[in-house]
Amino acid sequence: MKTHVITSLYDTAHHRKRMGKGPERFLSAGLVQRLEALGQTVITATVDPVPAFPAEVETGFTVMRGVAEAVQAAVAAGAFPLVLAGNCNTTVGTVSGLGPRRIGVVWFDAHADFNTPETSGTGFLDGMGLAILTGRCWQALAGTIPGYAPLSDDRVVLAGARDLDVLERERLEGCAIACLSDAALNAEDGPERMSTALDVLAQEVEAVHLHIDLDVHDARIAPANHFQPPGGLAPQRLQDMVAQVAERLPVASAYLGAYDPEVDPERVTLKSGFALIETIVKSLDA
Ligand SMILES: [Mn+2]
Repeated sequence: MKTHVITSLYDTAHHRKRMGKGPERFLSAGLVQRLEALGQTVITATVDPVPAFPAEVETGFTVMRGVAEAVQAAVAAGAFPLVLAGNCNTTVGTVSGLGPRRIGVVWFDAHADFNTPETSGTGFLDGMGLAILTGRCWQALAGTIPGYAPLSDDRVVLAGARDLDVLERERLEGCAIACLSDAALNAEDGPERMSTALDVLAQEVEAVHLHIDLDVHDARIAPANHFQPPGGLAPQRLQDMVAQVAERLPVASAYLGAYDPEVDPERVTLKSGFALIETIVKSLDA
């Protein structure tokens, strides 16, 4: 099996700052060697543009286009696309690059990333990734991403979200996206709830993109970034949930990101990330 490790070192138009440092931490800690030990042939590619005058929205969409092209190249080579990036909105590029398959997304994240410019209180583009993916905003720019088509809500499971803006929550509750909160996933019947959501998803899709914002972890155990709210999943619980997804549906691609190594000096979250990647990659052979 082949894996293409696709990296973007941007966080909000800033190169190699904050969460933009995460992908290189995974690489310097031996990601390629670990993948090779699992029998993978690995190619790494970075997609970052170097704009003369960085602006957040423009840079964000340039990165999404670059990720889409890199994912298309991986798919054409028969390789598994593993995207490591500073920003969650790269998933719009990843799913676009997978081509016209019936793809679903299981989106693990402390946040819903479901704001639009009309609901956002901060204007933070990376809080809008799921809204862009499902066709709710930035449609002219989204249309410049190779392969982009809005994903229908019933192809999305949002898992672990616990920090939502008021309008964002209202819109989420009024749509068909399946939501499993961190409390739901941590409950005794968490696996059954996930199983039910995956059964519904499996009626609509043939494979999934696994989106893992590492801030879905419990910050007290596994710190990931400065935006991580209280609550969340212990590393083992998250790993069990990801394994459950990978057992139920083929994994077409995966994203791990929004990881700022500076908040994780003990490297607990890094280790959890490696365990998640290994779980995903092992499922590819099954
Ligand atoms: Mn996110």
